[in-house]
Amino acid sequence: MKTVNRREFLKYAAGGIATLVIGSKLGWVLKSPAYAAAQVQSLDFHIGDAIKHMHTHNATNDARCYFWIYRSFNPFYLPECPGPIIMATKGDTINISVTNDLDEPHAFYVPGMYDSGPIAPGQTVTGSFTASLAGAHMYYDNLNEPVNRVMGLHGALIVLPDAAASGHKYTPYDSPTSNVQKIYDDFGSTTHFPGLSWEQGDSSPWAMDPAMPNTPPFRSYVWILHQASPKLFKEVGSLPAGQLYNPQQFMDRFLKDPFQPHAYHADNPNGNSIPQYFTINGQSGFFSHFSPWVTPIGRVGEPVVVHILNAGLWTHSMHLHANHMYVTSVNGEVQANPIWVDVFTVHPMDRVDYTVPFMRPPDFPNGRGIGMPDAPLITVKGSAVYPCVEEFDRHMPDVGKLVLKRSDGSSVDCHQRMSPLCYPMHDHSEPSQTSQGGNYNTGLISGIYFTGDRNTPGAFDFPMDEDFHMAYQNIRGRGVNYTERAAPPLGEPHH
Ligand SMILES: [Cu+2]
Repeated sequence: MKTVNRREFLKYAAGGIATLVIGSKLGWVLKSPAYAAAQVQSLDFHIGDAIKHMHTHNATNDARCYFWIYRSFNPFYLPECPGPIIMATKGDTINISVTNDLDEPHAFYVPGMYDSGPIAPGQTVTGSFTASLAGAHMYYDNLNEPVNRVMGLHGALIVLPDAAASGHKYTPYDSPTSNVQKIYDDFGSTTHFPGLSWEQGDSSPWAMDPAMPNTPPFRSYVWILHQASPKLFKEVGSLPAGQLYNPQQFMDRFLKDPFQPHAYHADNPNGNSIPQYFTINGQSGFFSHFSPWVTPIGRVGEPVVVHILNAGLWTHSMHLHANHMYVTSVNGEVQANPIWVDVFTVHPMDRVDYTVPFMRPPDFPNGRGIGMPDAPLITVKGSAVYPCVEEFDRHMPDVGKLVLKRSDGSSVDCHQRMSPLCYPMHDHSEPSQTSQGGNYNTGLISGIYFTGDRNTPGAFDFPMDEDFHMAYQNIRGRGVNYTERAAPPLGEPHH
């Protein structure tokens, strides 16, 4: 039995997850407003429990779920499931202290790097380990596997290499294969991938908002995939002190509890125990789409890496529109043949890296081949088809279209500018895209946004409307000293 007063009540929030940066070599992470990051000398985790308002929670739908969480007491980090993203450089020493505030044994485990062993209720374990392997790793509680991990005790550890291979550009890896090295060497150096290298930023002021730098270096995103069953998690959390839930029974209930006509809910305790919530970094739907660590956003010519970690028990297939991506690493193995695809399957506990070139979306007509910075075709109105200025200058509906009245009686202009270029990302394992058996758009969704094209002569920025500017701030602008900025004036010229 958990004591209620230990529980945190977590409310959904866009961009809740934050980053703890170890060591001193990653100063660029802290300096860049791209990363909601705080520097720490050591990790101080408490293992506790929480009830989280899921994104569909409201007055009539009691969509709350019980979790076990790794909580850092760093004041910058708000409690959340998953735990904080930890970033370090290869070779860094990571000092860690983990206190178990629950009433059965728990652990902190990073495969190949650290194993706390069982931490008894009320105990604190301290230790240190070396960030010895570059790439994306999962940390989790490996006791009573998979129960403790799936209950919420997991997070991501991203280790950057301390140097590029001699004579080459940086990759996210220690010993990249020649083909993966070639992709990263080609970024910014070739006619097929003009623009920036992955390691290269652009600190000149952004034309759309001079308070923000153009582009951070080492553009990295993390997608921790997870599924949550409110009925099963509550049951596990309600066991008498010290009693463990049978792992086989947990998996059976989680994966194949018999169908019930109505989902489990506060008013329907007979619903089944399969997951009702599907999350990326703890968020779904709008909130995963607008999370700073989830949605890649940048210009054509600014390649990024996306680290995907499946902490749950269901299989997902993350499908990106607009660009194919190279699958550059699978479960720590840098790929000899980094296939170029638009969807790839991520099994439970898989770790998959997408390297996204951020090339011109190939659905623009082009004389020579996809993504090439060719002279554009011309529309009947005489504009270039790309960058698509005719679309950018449109508002749907037109500016001045009043359709709503606020409670004070004033009208709302609901125009929406048709830029920047936004494409979806979603899970192709389609049953897992819904929430509570419902809406397709409330599951594992995100996107990819093109805010400009640095390969068009004059380095074109796509005009931002207010809500996209907000998204950009959420994704790019939430450093430690984050302050909200006003939206750009309507009709700001692109150039
Ligand atoms: Cu699709």
